[in-house]
Amino acid sequence: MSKSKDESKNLPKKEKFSEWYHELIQKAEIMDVRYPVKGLYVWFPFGFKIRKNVYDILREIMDREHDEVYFPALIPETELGKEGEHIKGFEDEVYWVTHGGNTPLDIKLALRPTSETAMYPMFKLWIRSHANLPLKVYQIVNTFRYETKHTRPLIRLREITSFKEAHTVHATFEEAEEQVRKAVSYYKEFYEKLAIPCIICKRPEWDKFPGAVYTIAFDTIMPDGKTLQIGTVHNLGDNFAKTFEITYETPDGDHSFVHQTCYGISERCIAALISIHGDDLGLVLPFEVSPVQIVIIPILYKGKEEIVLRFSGEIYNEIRGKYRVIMDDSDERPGAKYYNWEIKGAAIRIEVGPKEVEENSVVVSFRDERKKFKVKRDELTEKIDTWAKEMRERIYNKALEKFKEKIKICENLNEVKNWIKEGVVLTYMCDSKECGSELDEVGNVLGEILELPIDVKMEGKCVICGKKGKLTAIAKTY
Ligand code: 5CA
Repeated sequence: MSKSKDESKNLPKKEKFSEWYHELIQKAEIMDVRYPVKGLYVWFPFGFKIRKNVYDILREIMDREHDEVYFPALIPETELGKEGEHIKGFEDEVYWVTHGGNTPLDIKLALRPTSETAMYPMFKLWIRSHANLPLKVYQIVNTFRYETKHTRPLIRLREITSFKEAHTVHATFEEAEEQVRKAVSYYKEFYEKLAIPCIICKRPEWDKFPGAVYTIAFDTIMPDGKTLQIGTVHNLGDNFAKTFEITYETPDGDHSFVHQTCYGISERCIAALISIHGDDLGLVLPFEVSPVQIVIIPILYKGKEEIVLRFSGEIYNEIRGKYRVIMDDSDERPGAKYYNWEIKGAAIRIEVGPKEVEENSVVVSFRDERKKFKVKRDELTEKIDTWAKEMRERIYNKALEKFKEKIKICENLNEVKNWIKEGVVLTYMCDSKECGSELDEVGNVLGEILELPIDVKMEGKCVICGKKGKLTAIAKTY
């Protein structure tokens, strides 16, 4: 599976983002795109390691207050169709199982596009009284959506392989609101760990999740200026509770409908990670999620092989219990090794040659900076955690700089129309439907901004009608 150095040299420049992304996904051995079904891709072992590291973070956050569950992948047509808005939103995207062998099924079964209608009939059985509330669960599963827009690995899939969906049930709307706030803070923390700057918006009415009261979305800005929605949090109110008759007995003996939320993240988080931090040489990953946190490269000269290998081996043994480290003592030339580990985003590179052995030191470089410097061997181990932290900060700051370059406040419609070709428009919009749809023709209205990693006035005059408006983002989207 390993590629020669000549192949990795051919990575297109990141300026040509779409080509770069497509090539990198394959050359860094993240996804194999040759699977013979459109919109379905194969995780390579290396890609799956990134997935594991990223999802370990997400899992740790979820496990703090959610229980992990597993619900079936097949949903009866009768359940999927119950909530009117929900089915309207998904009907064009559902894959149907119609036969068992050659026998037609009495009731068609949908491959879950998401799991509200798999879970909520069971929630009706689980929830009896206020003592059963709140209920907070999540699962990480595959879901299927027959997407008709251009499919892309990790970005727009027909089989989403890593769909983390959380579902919560509460006694009151206010409690559901509080959970929405918590979910937003969890996702913020997750994306901070990945060093990905996000726009947090409330989606306009016409773009909310089918069946939700409102939707809050996380979007990031890709290198080509288009945005990618990398997570959503929905307040479902009691819409689904009414459809699925999920009620609870209050302390006074009355029966009330529950209030629900759900929130999801898919492998798009990995698409964002790759796209935002990568460079012309390949992947750049925060230390915490890199499958190879440290690579040791012994530089072998004739006659000195043994001492260099012994010295490198000692370092390897010292750090391997604590970090994901590889000693690359393969027969390839150092140049070829550098290419290989650069494309794979190894965070820290340690080189050891005969001179280093003599001086009792090593040569260190970081994937994001690529400056080499010497460190005394005895000081190496204790420095790694600090380097990892500093590296994450550098990567975030660089991402934020690029984010700022691609986002602009626009004062009038002309500016909006011009900037939308370059990146994300920030402007002010009132809540009238007319102004909304006029702007939605220029680009996609992402919605009223709730949080942004840059300082901008939250209120101003609507760019269309001049009345009081709220800070709103508009973008071309993936
Ligand atoms: N049930 C809710 C919350 S779990 C739900 O399905 N929300 S969603 O439709 O917005 O999906 C959650 C997230 O999955 C989206 O924000 C988006 O980041 C990601 N996603 C949606 N469709 C796809 C797709 N076809 N390929 C990859 N990721 C997707």
